[in-house]
Amino acid sequence: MTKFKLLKNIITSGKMQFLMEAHNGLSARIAEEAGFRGIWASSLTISAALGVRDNNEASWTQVIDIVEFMNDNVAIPLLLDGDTGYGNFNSVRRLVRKLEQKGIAGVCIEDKLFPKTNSFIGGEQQPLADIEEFCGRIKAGKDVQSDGNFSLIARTEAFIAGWGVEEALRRAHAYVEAGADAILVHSKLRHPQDLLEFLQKWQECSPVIIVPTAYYDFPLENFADKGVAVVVWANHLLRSSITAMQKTAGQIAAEKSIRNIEKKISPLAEIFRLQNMDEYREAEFRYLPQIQKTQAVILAASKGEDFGTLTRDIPKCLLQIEGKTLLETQVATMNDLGIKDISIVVGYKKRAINVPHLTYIYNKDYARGGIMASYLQGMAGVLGPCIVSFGDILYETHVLRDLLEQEGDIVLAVDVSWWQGYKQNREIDAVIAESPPAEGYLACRSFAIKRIGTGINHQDAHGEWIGLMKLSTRGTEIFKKELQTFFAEAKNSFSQADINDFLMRLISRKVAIRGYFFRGHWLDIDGPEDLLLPWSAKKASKAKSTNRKEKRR
Ligand code: SPV
Ligand code: MG
Repeated sequence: MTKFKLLKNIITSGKMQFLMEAHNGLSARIAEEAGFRGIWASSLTISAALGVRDNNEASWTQVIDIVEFMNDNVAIPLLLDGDTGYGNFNSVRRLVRKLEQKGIAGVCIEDKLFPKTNSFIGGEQQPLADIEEFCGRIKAGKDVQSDGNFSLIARTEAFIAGWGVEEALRRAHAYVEAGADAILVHSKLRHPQDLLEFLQKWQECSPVIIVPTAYYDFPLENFADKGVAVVVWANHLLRSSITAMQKTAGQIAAEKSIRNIEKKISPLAEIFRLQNMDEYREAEFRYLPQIQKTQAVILAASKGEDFGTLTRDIPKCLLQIEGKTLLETQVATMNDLGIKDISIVVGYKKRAINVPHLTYIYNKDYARGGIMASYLQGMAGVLGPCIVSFGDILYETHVLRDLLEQEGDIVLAVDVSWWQGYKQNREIDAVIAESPPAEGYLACRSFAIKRIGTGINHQDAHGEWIGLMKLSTRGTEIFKKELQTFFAEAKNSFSQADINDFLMRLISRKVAIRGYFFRGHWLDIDGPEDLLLPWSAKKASKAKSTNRKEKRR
């Protein structure tokens, strides 16, 4: 349905409808999100937002520029408060044509003379237009409209200018006769006696629009059965933003700090949401060359139960080895290889993590949900090729570089020397390849994976998945789609599932998962001894790992 028709439907619905004021693209979007079906593009608030007076100080083409931004930003129709039509019959013709070209659904013109002043300022001193001349403006506008549903509303300022009901009725009848689609009757009384009398005598001749700015506490039910088609909330978004901005500016000026204001105002993310940045990112992905745009997701929501007091105040990813946290080292490794777009799924003690330039994703169910919830949330914003890594592993840069170079949509980094390590008896994510990777020199490094899991007999395993995975663009798509299906199907058991279960599910659905088989040069931080062993001669003596891989999140 066109916006012209949508506005026409609002005016002629037979039930009282509401238009919310907006003065720019942002406020229009906010009005739409609040559920309003149409917008009043107010001359007062558009002028005020531009820093000028409601005296036609902004030219009509400047106003059109603003309403175009507003209209582009919403799916609901706009009714432009077009003042006097900005001149005579000819100005109205230009205006209506221009509005139709821009897709603005309707215009309201008032029976005053250009340049006008706001109705709440010296209304009585403002001369009304000659009725016949104003009817000429209406006719001219109706004659040039090309879409039958474009609405031209005639507004009488009879009450504002100090005239009585008879004058208002005389004018309203003439305007309807001239072709107006509805009549807006403005009143500035605290108790709208004038308007009530008008409505009684008007007898629903054509739809009536009212603007209850002055009689704000007068119960609207009194209008519903008297033919009021539309109520215009004419300036309330601007007024509320003025209150908020004055308060914020005052507080920041007084405190010379933004510390106390931060939590009281919209976060930047809310601005980006209102700007539809998600759509932009998707479009960017569709239309921009994607070379070198590998993203990364680090799963770091877990506490690290085996670390005792070491992880009392920090999550596991902030444990340090050689003076650097695991997270810092991972991020530096990724950055070294040109991966800058890194998201981190956080949970336990999330506030302790303060690494710059990361996108933080909060898995609020980290304590209940298993690692799959972290995959689901962490991958949600990923569109192209990516690396997904556990937050508690370290690996040399060449491991990641080589993994990135492997062919395949889903490729896991698999260590073939796991059994040589001091932890050979612990639980591992064991991998069985379709064909066993070569002993000794690893000439060919990429093999199809047949099975993966912690339950595999160590003697049968060809290697250990280290928790690092590479996905191509297609791999990301497949992975995310199946993840969502799994989430929908598994419901409560989703949180209990392990990533190995999910990888096996993919394999059972004939999704090819490959392994990049390499030898050593990585570390899985399972218990306190891992923080010491490879880096110092000291043996960890006190707290020992349970030798059981903790359920990662
Ligand atoms: C406007 O919102 O600009 C109006 C209504 O025209 S009023 O300000 O009450 O005149
Ligand atoms: Mg106005």
